[in-house]
Amino acid sequence: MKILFLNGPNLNLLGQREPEIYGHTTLADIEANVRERADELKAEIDFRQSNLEGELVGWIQQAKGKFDVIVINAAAYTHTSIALRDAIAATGVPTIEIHLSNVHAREEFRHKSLIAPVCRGQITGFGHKSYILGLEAAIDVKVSK
Ligand code: CA2
Repeated sequence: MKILFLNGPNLNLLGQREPEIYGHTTLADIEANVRERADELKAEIDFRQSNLEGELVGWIQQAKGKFDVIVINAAAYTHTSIALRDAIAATGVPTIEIHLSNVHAREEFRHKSLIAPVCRGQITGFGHKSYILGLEAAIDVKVSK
């Protein structure tokens, strides 16, 4: 069972700015937590971050045949990127959308996710625990496939 975690723009700043919204946990801390839980669940993970839309598109395309599930926090590209949506639809790898904050309780422009219709589901608003919930959902998606 191989799961690809993808993180979009500015998530490399986690823990350094806007702690009132995103908390004090860094992306490296989140990765360590996910790895620990993945070990318990006997899952293998790859954890990546990019500020570049095209790099994320490339990783999604390359996931086919290599990963069972993608878990993605597309960050701001969630709300803007037809390219990410098309890549998720094209790759055919089941994909789970996650967010740290509850995007539906924030500004209106965050309420719309362009990737949600091509994802299996959305986990939003549980802080860094959204990543653990995403991991558990990914395993569930694979088991019940
Ligand atoms: O809540 C989430 O996980 C988001 O995907 C985070 C994105 C935001 O654009 C989405 O609407 C919701 C922002 C990620 C940027 O993270 C920062 C972290 C520290 C300082 C500044 C930005």
